[in-house]
Amino acid sequence: MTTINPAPTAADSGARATERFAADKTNVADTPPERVDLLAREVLGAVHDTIRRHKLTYAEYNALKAWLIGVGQGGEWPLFLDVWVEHVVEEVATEHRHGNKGTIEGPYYVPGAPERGVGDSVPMRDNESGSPLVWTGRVTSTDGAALSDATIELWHADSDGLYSQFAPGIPEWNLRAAFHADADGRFEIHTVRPAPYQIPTDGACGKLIAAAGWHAWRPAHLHVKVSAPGHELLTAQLYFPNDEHNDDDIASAVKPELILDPRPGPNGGEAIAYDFVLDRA
Ligand code: MBD
Ligand code: FE
Repeated sequence: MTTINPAPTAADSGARATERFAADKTNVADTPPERVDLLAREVLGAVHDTIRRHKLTYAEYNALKAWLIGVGQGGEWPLFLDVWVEHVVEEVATEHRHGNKGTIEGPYYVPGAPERGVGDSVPMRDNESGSPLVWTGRVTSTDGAALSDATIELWHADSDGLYSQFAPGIPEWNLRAAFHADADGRFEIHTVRPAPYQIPTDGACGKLIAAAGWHAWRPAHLHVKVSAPGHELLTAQLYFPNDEHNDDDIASAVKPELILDPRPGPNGGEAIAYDFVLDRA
């Protein structure tokens, strides 16, 4: 692939992530007042403690205020929360599970991707760059039974680290699909290896990273949502061994159980084997 796509601006990808969140996730019941009171008081108390302990100055308070205003103006709340907060929410929400480990969803999932079957390729451009990946696996329940009606929704960045629908100039459903497993829970997915992902550096999140002397990288990853009737939805990401950011992911979302073991595959690419075990709902 020879076309060079411009990197998305923080504001463009942020606006799109905000729009997606509003469409998919704001239709929830009100949180009871006792719960809001408890949580809001504790969070504010933690902020007050930090101010006292470190004797925050007015200059620092105003820098914080300007930065928070910038997060909102740039549409970066979805990115900020998913990078620095979601991993703990996911940990708490899934601690009862006996099946597959999961991890955070992040800001770039889009429901309704094109459907595909066993042995199919994810939608991609002619000459999509990146090493070909052939992924075989099976979806079972925690009791070992094959899940005959399982679906693996897959989405990931391209070999430039860019996501369709969040970066300009990429076909709408590029590297996004919903794969149906067969009657025995087996699936085979053809795609290409994604590149590591750098969160936008030109917005408020990027400013925080620069001001704190951090880095903006996530290791290369494949996002999945695995579902089957009567089972809990599994949201996960799979990672590649030896990625330099597996140990210092800016989003703290890597778990050892989610690191793949690729082998040489067809067409100079890689073969990966990774199964999923779902908990009963
Ligand atoms: C991503 O691609 C991602 O997966 C997360 C969690 C945050 C920002 C960008
Ligand atoms: Fe991602």
